[in-house]
Amino acid sequence: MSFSKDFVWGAATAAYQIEGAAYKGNKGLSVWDTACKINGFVKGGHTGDIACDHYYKYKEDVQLMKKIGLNAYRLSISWPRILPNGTGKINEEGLDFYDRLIDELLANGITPYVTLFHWDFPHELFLKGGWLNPDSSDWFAEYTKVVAERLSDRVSHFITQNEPQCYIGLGHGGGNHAPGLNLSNSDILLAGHNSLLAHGKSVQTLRQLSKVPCEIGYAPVGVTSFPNTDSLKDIEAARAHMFSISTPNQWGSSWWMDPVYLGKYPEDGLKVMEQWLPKIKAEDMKTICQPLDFLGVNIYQGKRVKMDENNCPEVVADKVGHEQTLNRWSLTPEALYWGPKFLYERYGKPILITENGMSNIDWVSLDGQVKDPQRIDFLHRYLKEFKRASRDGVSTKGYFAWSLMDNFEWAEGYNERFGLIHVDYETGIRTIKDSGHWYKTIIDSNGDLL
Ligand code: GCO
Repeated sequence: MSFSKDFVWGAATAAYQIEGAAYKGNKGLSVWDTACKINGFVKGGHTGDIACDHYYKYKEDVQLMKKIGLNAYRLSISWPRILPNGTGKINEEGLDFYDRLIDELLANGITPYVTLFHWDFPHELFLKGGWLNPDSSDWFAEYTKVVAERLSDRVSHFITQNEPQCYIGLGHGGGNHAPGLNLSNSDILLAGHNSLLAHGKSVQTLRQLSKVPCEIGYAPVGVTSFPNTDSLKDIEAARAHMFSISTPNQWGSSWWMDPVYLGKYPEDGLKVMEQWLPKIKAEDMKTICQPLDFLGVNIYQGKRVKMDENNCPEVVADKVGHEQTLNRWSLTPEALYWGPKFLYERYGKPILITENGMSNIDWVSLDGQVKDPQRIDFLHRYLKEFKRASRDGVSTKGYFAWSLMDNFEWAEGYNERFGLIHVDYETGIRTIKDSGHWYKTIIDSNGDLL
């Protein structure tokens, strides 16, 4: 068996990374708008002010999606574009943009998967304490309500939040993502708990207000471990390593997924974080753990793990000169077999790969083509593994390549190109890369050609 007939073949983007029009259409500011203005925050002083100019070029972009043969597109909504202050006054112009975009997608046979929050938190709410404010989950529910009331007659697939590990961990702890904070462990955990509550309330809101039955998921980073060999010992080691939390950091998959899918924080994590934990009420866990339809997960790479002589999981060092992408992420296609497999075992939900792809140096050749054989090979290897997971009984719902087009790669600016479509940022000209054409052949065969 390969992928099911209704397998979702898509590509993903995020509002701040592609839309541009940062100061147009009565949009409010997000923490990324303000962070980009801080000297040295983003490489090269790049900003998302114009980005791919998708706000104005969305029709052309939908035609390119159609050319690639996508049957789904994962986009995110800019919260401050539709609620410039984060709550209260609604910006109709912002909602109109998403209306037009959704209509254009549907008219072209492409199913929108809407992510409510992909990091562009409203600046005005940040000034009120952001995710540390006890009202933040209600703010997010209010925003969800506005989206549901306007779009849920046509949008039936939602993802609440993207990668809390990054906007909480890197944004509040590492300082290199907006809002650029370096808070104490207690504050980071509080912000994280509030954002989990926001997820739960957002799901409740969608279930209440959705005009057509909708499917809802969540898209954390899938920090993945895979076994060094197929021995039972190594498999056990990789599974334990993937879900265990032994040091206080914000990356653990289980820290973010267990509350959402199992209604509790992982025991080992609670022990490690004990001295910094916020007050967690029993009702909180009920709010956070709402029934979901799929497990969305962003997987780019994994760690190779073996069982050592003392029966403890041990990370195997990379071989010298190991294969890497431009941003130094390891080529580890096994992550797309074992990640989904371990996640499916633990949470029992259909797996939707919400992001996977690679950064490269791509340019338009003399003959006008963009030749990116490494990306084709990367996608081929990873998709083959995902298909193998499907064959071995993992419920695989779909796959979104990151990204539809080259875009603003956060603190790295425009220096990393992840797209299936090349973007010339000076002229705005788009060119489908060889990988985009290749992806079409795979989609057309529903993965049989892999
Ligand atoms: C993330 C985000 C994307 C990135 C992509 C490449 O995972 O960081 O979801 O917005 O652009 O992952 O880093």
